[in-house]
Amino acid sequence: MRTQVVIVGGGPSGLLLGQLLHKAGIETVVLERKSRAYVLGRIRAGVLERGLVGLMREAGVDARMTAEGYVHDGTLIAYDGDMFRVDFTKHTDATVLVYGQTEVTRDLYAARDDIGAKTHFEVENVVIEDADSDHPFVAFREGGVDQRIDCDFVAGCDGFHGVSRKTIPADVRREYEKVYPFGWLGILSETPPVNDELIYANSDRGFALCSMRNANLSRYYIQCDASDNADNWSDEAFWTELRKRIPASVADSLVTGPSIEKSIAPLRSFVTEPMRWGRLFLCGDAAHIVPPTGAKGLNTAASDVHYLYQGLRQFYAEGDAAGLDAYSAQALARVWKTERFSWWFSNLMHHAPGQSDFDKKMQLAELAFLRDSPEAQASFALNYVGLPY
Ligand code: FAS
Ligand code: PHB
Repeated sequence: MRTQVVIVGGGPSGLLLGQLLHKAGIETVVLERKSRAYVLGRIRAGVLERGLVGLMREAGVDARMTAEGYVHDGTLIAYDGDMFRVDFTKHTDATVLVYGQTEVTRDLYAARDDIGAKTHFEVENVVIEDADSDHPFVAFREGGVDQRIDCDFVAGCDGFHGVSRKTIPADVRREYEKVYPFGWLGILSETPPVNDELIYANSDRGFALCSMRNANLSRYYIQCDASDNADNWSDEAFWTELRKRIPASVADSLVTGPSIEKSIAPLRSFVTEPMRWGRLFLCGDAAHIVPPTGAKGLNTAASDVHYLYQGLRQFYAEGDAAGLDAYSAQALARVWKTERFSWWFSNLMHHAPGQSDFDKKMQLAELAFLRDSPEAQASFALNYVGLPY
């Protein structure tokens, strides 16, 4: 087999890149380790930055997102029993869209079906070969049969546990990591959201987040021990703890119900440099991870896709490799800024085990500054709606 770009990984990064490249007349093949149903069964991000919304529109995959997504022009931050609001449109010309990553992925798969582009599901033993030559290829196993695809370029969109990052030699890679001493226990419930905007809460019992997917599908998180297990938490125990972490006025109107999904996500900051090696380009979680506090994971994957798409489009249309040569530095410049915001907001909103009283006072002072300072809120708003590409 031969194609122009092999995309390893059929998550949002790989699918969005594939759709944009198709619009530019560039052929792709996607290799996905899991089944489509498994990929669509994952519950992850919920907030789309303006940049990702724009890319979905550019890819022609925005109809359902526009019809069903919720435009949010602010968010609430709760601490010390009270709440304040950061108004995005007061400080920026942008909003965010609440529309689940699962739906983004579903829309992208449907669009890929419509263009008849090839996706191989449940592939095994993917190996990226000769990435540092002009003739890379990808070997894999499908249905027990060994296969090979020759290509011009490989896009490594296979997430944190994929093979792409490790294809870059260890003596070439530089990795930066911070593992947080806590996780997020999240549940999905078919209940009306407690509020029409997100509420990020720093309580003396730990972090909580009230989010949603639609008018009858709510997403809630509470900070938990990094070693905790979702099976340790009954629904009742979750709801009781959540109520203790949000302001009483909100807790009183909380509608609870059975969880239809319950899981714990570890919190980690991670970046690998460079994001390119020869004709292999890393995109999304394959190259970087952020704690979900700032809703930046999926959105930073999107900015990578934008830069790589522009570089590949320029190469095939004009024979100019300048965009590809600039990719790693350009993507990393924005990645590090989103890493910083996610790290800052995570440290502001969570209580680490053994946190000193002084550190707690520093959090309260920072929250009071954010509450009282228009300039601090402008900085928050700009980061939250998404830094420019
Ligand atoms: P993905 O991991 O989504 O996709 C990679 C794909 O590659 C997967 O389908 C995988 O099966 C496939 N793959 C892996 N190895 C392969 C191989 N060897 N061969 C072929 N395919 C392979 N972000 C937010 O903004 N907000 C959140 O609330 C949030 N919650 C999260 C919760 C969890 C538990 C996790 C793990 C992540 C969360 N994220 C969140 C981040 C998440 O949304 C990612 O940023 C987003 O999925 C990135 O998309 P991709 O880069 O496509 O990686
Ligand atoms: C979500 O709705 O899953 C969500 C929203 C905002 C975040 C993290 C997760 O910061």
